[in-house]
Amino acid sequence: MLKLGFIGCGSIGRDHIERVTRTVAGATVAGVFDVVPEAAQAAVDDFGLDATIFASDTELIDSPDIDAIVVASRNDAHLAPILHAISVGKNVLSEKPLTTSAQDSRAIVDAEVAAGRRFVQVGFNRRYDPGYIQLKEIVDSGEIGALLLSNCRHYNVAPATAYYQTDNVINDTLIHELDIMRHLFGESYKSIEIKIGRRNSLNPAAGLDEPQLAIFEMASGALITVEVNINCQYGYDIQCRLVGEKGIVSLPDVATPEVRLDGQIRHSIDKSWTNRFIDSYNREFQAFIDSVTRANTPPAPSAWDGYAASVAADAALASLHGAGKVDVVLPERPALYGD
Ligand code: ISE
Repeated sequence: MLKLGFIGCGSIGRDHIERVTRTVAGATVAGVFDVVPEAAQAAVDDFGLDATIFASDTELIDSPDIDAIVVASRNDAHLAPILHAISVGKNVLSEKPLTTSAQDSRAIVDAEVAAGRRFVQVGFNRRYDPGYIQLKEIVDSGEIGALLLSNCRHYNVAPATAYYQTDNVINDTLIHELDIMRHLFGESYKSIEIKIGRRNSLNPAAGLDEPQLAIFEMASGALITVEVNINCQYGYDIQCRLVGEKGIVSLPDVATPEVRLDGQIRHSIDKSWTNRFIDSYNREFQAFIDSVTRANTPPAPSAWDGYAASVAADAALASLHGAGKVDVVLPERPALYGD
């Protein structure tokens, strides 16, 4: 049994603690830490954990009773525990984004390169979603030809956290497309532009500038648009349509029963992002546990993927703050991350 230590026991951290305890195989939650001690205590009580509640994240990481670390704290608190875990040789599954800046994400890449091996898997869960996996297989088979265009929809019913602000639209939400589109297209970004649309009057957060329209230009010249709409009200709606030279492939919707009633045909759409992607989260955790147990190293997406997304996110943030179309310059990939 792989003994996991959790840093961050609120929202998604709590969900992950539950999945390790009840759903996936091969690991146990052996330690928890949260800056809000009540959150750690609640996780222990609610899931009946036989886990130590640590007084700090460093004590948890250093403990001989902890084999590997899950970082599920706030986005801006990932860097220090990840660097510490690498320094003591422990593998890490970190929630996305890897960090909130390219500079910080680079520090993690550099630490792995200096140590001579990979320690970090980034929680870009869409890489484990069956729908996105099928898109990737179809694209890679070449049957629709080279990709020319794509349009994506990333709609949330409402912001995920109380502290969600305009920059989170990039770092918290669009970051998923910044990773998965680079993965699906198999190439780097050339430029990114963000436009802010008309504000939804139902938006509860006064200062939140959204919806946003993102335009990614790929190195090949292919173009991608992503609508990011954080207060859509009706459901968690994720769409992705890829246009190739010969055909189109679209992300399947999650199948739900068709109801014919009262002069209507309808399907439900989940409002919760954690439910929509529950399979992918389970697979992501199982992959981490299996790979670390067997090979003492985690699977993709790597710290390099996290860094590449951060480089693109920095460009998107600059554009959001008025820089117009911003070039994305990704430095050469170190040999450690070669395929
Ligand atoms: C949240 O953190 C996620 O990861 C969801 O997938 C995303 O849709 C949401 O906007 C984020 O806040």
